[in-house]
Amino acid sequence: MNLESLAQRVDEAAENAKPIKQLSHRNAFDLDQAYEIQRLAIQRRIDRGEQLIGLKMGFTSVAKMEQMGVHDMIWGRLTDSMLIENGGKAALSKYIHPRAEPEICFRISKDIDGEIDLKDLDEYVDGIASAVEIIDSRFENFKFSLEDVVADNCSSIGVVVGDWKTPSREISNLKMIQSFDAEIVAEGSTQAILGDPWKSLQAATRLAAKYNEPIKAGHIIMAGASTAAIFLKADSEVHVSVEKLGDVRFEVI
Ligand code: 0L1
Ligand code: MG
Repeated sequence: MNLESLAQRVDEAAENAKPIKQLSHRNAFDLDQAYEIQRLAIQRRIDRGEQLIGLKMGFTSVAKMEQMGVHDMIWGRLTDSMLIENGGKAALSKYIHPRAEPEICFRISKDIDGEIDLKDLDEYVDGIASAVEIIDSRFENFKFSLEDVVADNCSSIGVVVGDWKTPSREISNLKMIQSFDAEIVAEGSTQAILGDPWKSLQAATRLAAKYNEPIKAGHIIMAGASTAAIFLKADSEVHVSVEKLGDVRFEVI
């Protein structure tokens, strides 16, 4: 099986905003091969001039892991083309079937080249912010196997990050609210992110080390969602508010 050609398929689907059939329908590949397809697909973006800006964690709630029949989180790579400024615009025409989910984001202050203990993570973080992730599976009907979604960079397509706040260890039970045009569409707590978003950051250091992906000073780590992701609506404003961390918003056009 040619992993590069599978990487090309997911990359072109994202680039052209055209859904494709699940890769696993006609190809058997395991989780490590799925991460290699992801790496190759992101390399194609880097070859086009994009820069790696960090990582995202997925399936960070126990409920979601159980639903998918897995016992570990998944992770994907973020590039600068996925960043939307706080208060900026997201054009629906660039996506297939985008959804938004409220998240917490960490900013890394010094290079990480191995797994870091939970208790030592403060040394590596200089900011925490409220955030929204836009996910947009490249697969028809948003349906995929675990290997498919990993190969597809865990559905990443957009991130909006709020104002950076001084890191606190006390973020394990913060209320998170996502609204569309001031109507609440999802509500949760940071508790749903592995019981504490810092644990998600710890898992990011473990998984990045396992797959030889260095985390650099200045990178951002999206810790995962606390609620279900909601389909974006044309001509609306998406607003996420996280207790203590503040607001983040963008306009859907
Ligand atoms: O939490 C996540 O960002 C997981 C994304 C991958 C699964 C999905 O598309 O729902
Ligand atoms: Mg997410």
